[in-house]
Amino acid sequence: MSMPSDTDRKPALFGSGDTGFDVNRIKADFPILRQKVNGHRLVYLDSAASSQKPQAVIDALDRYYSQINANIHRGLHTLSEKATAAYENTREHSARFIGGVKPEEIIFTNGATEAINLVASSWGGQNIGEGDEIVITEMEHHANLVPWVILAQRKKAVVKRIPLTPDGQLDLTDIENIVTPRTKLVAVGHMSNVLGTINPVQRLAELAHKNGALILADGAQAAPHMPVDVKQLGVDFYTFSAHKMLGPTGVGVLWARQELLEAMPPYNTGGEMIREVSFETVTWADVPHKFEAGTPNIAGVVAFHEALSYLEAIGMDKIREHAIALTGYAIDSLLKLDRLEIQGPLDPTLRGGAISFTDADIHPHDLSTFLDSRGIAIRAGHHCAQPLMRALGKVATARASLYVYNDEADIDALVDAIKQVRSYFGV
Ligand code: 7TS
Repeated sequence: MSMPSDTDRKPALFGSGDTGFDVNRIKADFPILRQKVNGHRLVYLDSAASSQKPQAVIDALDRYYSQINANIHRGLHTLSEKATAAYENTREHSARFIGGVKPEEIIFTNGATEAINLVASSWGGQNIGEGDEIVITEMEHHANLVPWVILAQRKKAVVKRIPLTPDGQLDLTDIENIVTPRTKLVAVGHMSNVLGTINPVQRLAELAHKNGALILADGAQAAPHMPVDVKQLGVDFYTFSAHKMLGPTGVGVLWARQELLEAMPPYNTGGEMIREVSFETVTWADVPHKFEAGTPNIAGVVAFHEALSYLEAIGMDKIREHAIALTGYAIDSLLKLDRLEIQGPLDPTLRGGAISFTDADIHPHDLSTFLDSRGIAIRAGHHCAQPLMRALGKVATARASLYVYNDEADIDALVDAIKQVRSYFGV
């Protein structure tokens, strides 16, 4: 069987002459959205946790396993060469996607969490010492918090934090006393998974560099939703996860400047990451292979290429415009309900579409369970950001998070269901 051509694979979105953002046609590309959940049309509002996958990505996984499957960088046979080419193609694509960096600077991991752990363990292990300071923010996801706390404990270093303004932005009033010449690293979320806030990464990068520090931006929430150019941001490390941007689970990306990667020791060791091995010594392969020990998630990486193509076909600028419009609509609609509080900035141009809210009378878990009975998937809890929850004075929030396949009808369904749950609880 021959491989389908690129044209054969084009999702419905690419219909003839289509240049706009047509949510209905996008929805049609996501088979999971056709199902009913608990007897209702599925309204998926949990994309900040994991996005759904278009048919093109599902087909790519199928095609990989039915036509290419083999290990990469090893076998001198046709399938292995095809698998290697497809895997490396996604590396090149990922490099283009974040602003045209060198493919060798793209390291595949199993997710954003592992990418950040890689930096903490490898770069941090080598460069953080007693009394050094690591600056993070009060709104970090645990993935960009726990690795730094553990590293600081191990190295007797200090974790400092940038506090928040009442509307959930970074409070930079005292920033000159937080990022100082003692700072070795600033690690900041590009977009918060709870507040939606887009952080001033470029400004923090300038400040970090002025003080001789490096900066890591956790792009797990930003990369799916807005154009990202790591060189323009001026960061040293950038991390993200494929599964939050229409791609398969088990694939993450770490980008870092080549000279940094070359100076860093390996993270995992074993097959594929070596140049020469004896019982006495081991020398490492060049980057990126030095950081990719063992057999990676080949199928996932290969299919991630289709996810990136899908996003690019819509256009990251258009995706951001859609997010601003729909987030604005959602915030306005939710705020029409009294006794409902939204966390984070209310201006949609300052934020993404992860909208956390609390109802004065109903616990977020009850709200979420009720919504689920109406086919509406949201997340409730601390969203892996316990220090942030403490700063907000909340135990938990409900969170509706939006993506390319959501529209105003989804928001209306959410608001109607919240009204229903209020009448159900008699509040
Ligand atoms: N950083 C941020 C800002 C995130 O939102 C998440 C996951 C991660 C890192 C970790 O990504 P992973 O792919 O390695 O797990 N955020 C969420 C969430 O908000 N709900 O579920 C996972």
